[in-house]
Amino acid sequence: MPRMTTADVAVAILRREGVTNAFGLPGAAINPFYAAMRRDGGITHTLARHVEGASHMAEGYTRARAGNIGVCVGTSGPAGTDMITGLYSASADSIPILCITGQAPVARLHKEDFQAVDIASIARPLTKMAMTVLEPAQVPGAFQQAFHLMRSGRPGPVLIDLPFDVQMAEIDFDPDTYQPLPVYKPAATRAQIEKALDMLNQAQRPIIVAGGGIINADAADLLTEFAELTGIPVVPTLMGWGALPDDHRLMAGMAGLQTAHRYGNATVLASDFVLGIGNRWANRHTGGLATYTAGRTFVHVDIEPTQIGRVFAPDYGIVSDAGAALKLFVEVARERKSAGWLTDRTAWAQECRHRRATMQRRTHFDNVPIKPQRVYEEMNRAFGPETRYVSTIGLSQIAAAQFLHVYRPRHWINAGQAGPLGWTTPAALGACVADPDTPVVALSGDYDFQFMIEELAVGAQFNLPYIHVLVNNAYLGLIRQSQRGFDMDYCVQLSFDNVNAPEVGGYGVDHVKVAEGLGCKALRVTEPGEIGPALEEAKKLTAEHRVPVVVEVILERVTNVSMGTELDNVVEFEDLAERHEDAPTAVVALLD
Ligand SMILES: Cc1ncc(C[n+]2csc(CCOP(=O)(O)OP(=O)(O)O)c2C)c(N)n1
Ligand SMILES: [Mg+2]
Repeated sequence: MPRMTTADVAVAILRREGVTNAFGLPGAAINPFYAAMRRDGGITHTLARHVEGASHMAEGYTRARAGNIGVCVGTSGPAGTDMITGLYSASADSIPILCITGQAPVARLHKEDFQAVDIASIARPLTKMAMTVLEPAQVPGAFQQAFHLMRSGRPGPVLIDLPFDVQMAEIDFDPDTYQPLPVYKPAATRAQIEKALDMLNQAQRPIIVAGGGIINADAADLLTEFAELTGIPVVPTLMGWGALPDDHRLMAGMAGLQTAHRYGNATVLASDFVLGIGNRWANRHTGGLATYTAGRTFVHVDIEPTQIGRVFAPDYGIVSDAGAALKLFVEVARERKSAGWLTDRTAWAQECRHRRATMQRRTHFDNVPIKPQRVYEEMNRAFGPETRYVSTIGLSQIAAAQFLHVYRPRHWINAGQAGPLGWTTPAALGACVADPDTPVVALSGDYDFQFMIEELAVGAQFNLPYIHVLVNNAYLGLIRQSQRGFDMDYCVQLSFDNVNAPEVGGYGVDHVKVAEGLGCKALRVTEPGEIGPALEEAKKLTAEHRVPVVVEVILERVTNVSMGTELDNVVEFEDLAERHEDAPTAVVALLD
């Protein structure tokens, strides 16, 4: 039996579980693990500039490709606490990442040793397992269990904390006969699917709410097939966006308080039946539950049994992996269709499509300073269906969801629930590592961009080219807008006179100089007509220099973006698009 340090064991298991990449930064307490990675030579390591950045890179890496599990590594003490936001973000959005931390030696854990913190306790509510491994011989089991848990049921993160002496201890271990544990994914029964279809068949105006569980299960094709078989319109959630292409005739728009379309909300309100698959009835999707549920029948399919009934009691709940459920939905629907038992939905689908063609928001403005809507119009023109968007939070993210187009699963990568400022840059870098052949376009407000701006250097060092559209209003825009309710504009301004950069005209930080200083390329535009050419130039620069390219768009300071507290009270600040020229990149042609 080979005898090896547990650090070598850990790396050997990572390899056998399919890990090829890690994001992190070393420190004294995790050096044995780094030494083991070096000996092994099979894990490509990306050196972050901030440990929180490493955790978000791991998340972007997981999300970009089915089957990936992002690994982030840090030392003891502050490295672990820095990654807590990453664990929160990953758990909130059901994304598996493995966080590995170094720790003080076991015998000194209770002595307030240098950088000894009980990271497992801190991480516990945010993970499926958080363990400080105190016995060297438990290391193989801890890693084996970690992968089993991350892949089973509702996916989510795990933290394994390795004391220095545990990493150095030798145990007997045979890597050749190591076997990953079987993955547990509950599956709907035929009787359950038949019952759901019976209920669906009785509805007059049904919709499918398609959640991120469909993306996690890699079941977007099955969703499309099921929608087409039954003719039922689909409302993707923010996490499910891309499961059905935006230009699909059954795409009914997103619903919600912020990241939603006018026609999406109108269609939900007009519906009488909702089949939710792999979704969690997020409050930014439902708004007030009385409005959301009134007059509607609900069937909820989710992989996690305790999610059924968490937000409201559905009329019927099914515990199932989204893919397993959709496979049966397709099978049974096909049988029923050939037997002539499926209700025809043509008229209802047309009604939804009509709403889409008549309820577009306006994007075309020629104003200087630039209105944000115009930026998304130009992005729709410049970036094709192959584009993978990455964004976090803010007016920028909300407007992006209202105006951009997404055509493929895993092509909208967004920190949906946690929304930590600063997530965008590292998540985009992780996505670049996972899938270098897909063009990545990140979108940040100026504050999100400033939060983890140092990570741009990682893109420059490791040649991770992507385009970062930075919409700069020199404001904490979303918070400024929400402060209207308090009748204030307090502590939300990012503007100042930059003594080194009078040319930024009081907008404060000179992002172009900072990005260049970090080894990236950067362009700044102030007029709407310059946006398109700048995006084309950015494509050339990414290809030529293989580094991140920032396109900063100087926006008007104050733009209010459509939002509300209920699906039926979203406040609009602009008129509807009435002519094609008002929304020239709308997917569905406007009915004039
Ligand atoms: C760590 C963290 N702190 C605070 C917030 C609350 N928050 C949400 S959006 C926002 C302002 C974002 O400003 P910016 O990135 O410039 O985007 P804008 O809304 O201006 O487009 C803040 C402070 C948050 N999401 N994350
Ligand atoms: Mg801003």
